[in-house]
Amino acid sequence: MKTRTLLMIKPDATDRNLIGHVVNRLEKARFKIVALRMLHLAEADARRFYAVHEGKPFLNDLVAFMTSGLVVPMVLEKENAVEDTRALIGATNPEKAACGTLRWEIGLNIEKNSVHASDSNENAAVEIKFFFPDLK
Ligand code: 3AN
Repeated sequence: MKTRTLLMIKPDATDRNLIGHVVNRLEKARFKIVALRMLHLAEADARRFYAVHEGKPFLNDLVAFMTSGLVVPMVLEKENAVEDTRALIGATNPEKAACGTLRWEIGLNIEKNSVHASDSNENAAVEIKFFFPDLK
């Protein structure tokens, strides 16, 4: 069964003109992009998006980074979309990400790791609604 997930290109990647590169890798891996936007996150929205990290020492820096430039959230559709997207992007820390993964390839550090992707079907549903409330 096809499922959906939310992937977001982060400011470090949009800033380095890597939107097309990420989209190309996703399309070559047979993900269907069913919705896509480009926007500048407001601080309150970034805090709401990362509410699960409330209280973590890195939250303020993460919010500052995520509001520092353009982000490109998109909805991906595929069999096993959540698992396959996580496999394609690699570990949170690019230094620990497997060879060939997106974060290994273009990630700069644990904060500026180029892309976000939902880590469960439940979170995917919440994150898709966050950016694409009208998507059917
Ligand atoms: P992932 O994005 O791999 O699901 P999460 O959800 O644990 O990772 O973390 C969300 C974001 O918070 C990461 N993409 C990263 O930018 C940032 N982050 C996570 N852990 C750290 C950390 N120890 N130091 C700085 N930033 C972090």
